[in-house]
Amino acid sequence: MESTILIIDDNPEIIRLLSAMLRDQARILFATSGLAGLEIARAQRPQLILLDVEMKSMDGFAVCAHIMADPDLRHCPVIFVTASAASDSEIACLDAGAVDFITKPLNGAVVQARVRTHLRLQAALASLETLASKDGLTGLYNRRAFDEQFAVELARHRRQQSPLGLALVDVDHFKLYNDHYGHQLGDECLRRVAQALADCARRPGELVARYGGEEFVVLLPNTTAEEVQRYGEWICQHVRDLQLPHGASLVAHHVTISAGLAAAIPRLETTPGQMLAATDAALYEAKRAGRNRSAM
Ligand code: GH3
Ligand code: MG
Ligand code: MG
Ligand code: MG
Ligand code: MG
Repeated sequence: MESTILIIDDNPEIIRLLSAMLRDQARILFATSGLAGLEIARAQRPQLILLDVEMKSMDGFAVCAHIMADPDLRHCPVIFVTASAASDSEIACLDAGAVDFITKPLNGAVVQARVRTHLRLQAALASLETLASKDGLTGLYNRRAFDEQFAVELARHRRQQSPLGLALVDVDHFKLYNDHYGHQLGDECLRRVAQALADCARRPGELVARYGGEEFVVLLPNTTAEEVQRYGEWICQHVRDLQLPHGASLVAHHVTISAGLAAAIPRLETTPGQMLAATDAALYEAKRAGRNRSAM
């Protein structure tokens, strides 16, 4: 994938120069003010920002402070472009959160080398982040990423006093599936169920993760108990509709799931563990009642 670099500089001549130096390395976006630059950064999520220090109205340090304060932007590396080569100015740039700085007058080879290095680091970091947060088999988020997001969402729903929904999903008689079809087809079955659950995630902020083995977990922001119950019925139906053959199931001739559901406006003492325990108990109830269903 081609990288995108955002150049923020109030001097169009500098933008023109930098663009010419870098257009073979990346797609170039530009802005001639800090405010416009922040707007483009939020909308386009560049891999690197080249930021002029000396700008009218909002200078580079102020822009950098906004970038560092924005959870969606703070991972984007910033390189300051400055006319001052004084060392206290270099230190100020790095203290502000920049990864590097380039001094004017611009030297093409230096600019290209620095940018190349930071784009490479950024790509390595992005692939590490994916590795750390995604499940290798299904491509869903893994348990670690889920736990992290769950804690954030629980705190947010507590602050806003809005209902948070949770679903714990378990494939029915999956041990029998493996015994009947073999582990490799078992893996393929888990991929198909995972995809079906991902397809059912329609609302912003919904997070589907593989919780472990043949269990999945879904976080449903701003979702009432009634809506969570409808969601539970919907995913069970959706997986049934895949009609994946399961010749050894004791429930049906195809793959089915059971889901344990919970929804709560978090109180001060509500913990992720408590909500998960509630879904676990509900899942047990769904299994006991015959599987291929959800329970709350
Ligand atoms: P229940 O309806 O009560 O959930 O029965 P079950 O057989 O699905 O439950 P059990 O916990 O006894 O078995 C889960 C099985 O899931 C056993 C395990 O080998 C299988 N499993 C866990 N992870 C994987 C995986 O990554 N790939 C495959 N193929 N199988 C897995
Ligand atoms: Mg300037
Ligand atoms: Mg299980
Ligand atoms: Mg089990
Ligand atoms: Mg199971």
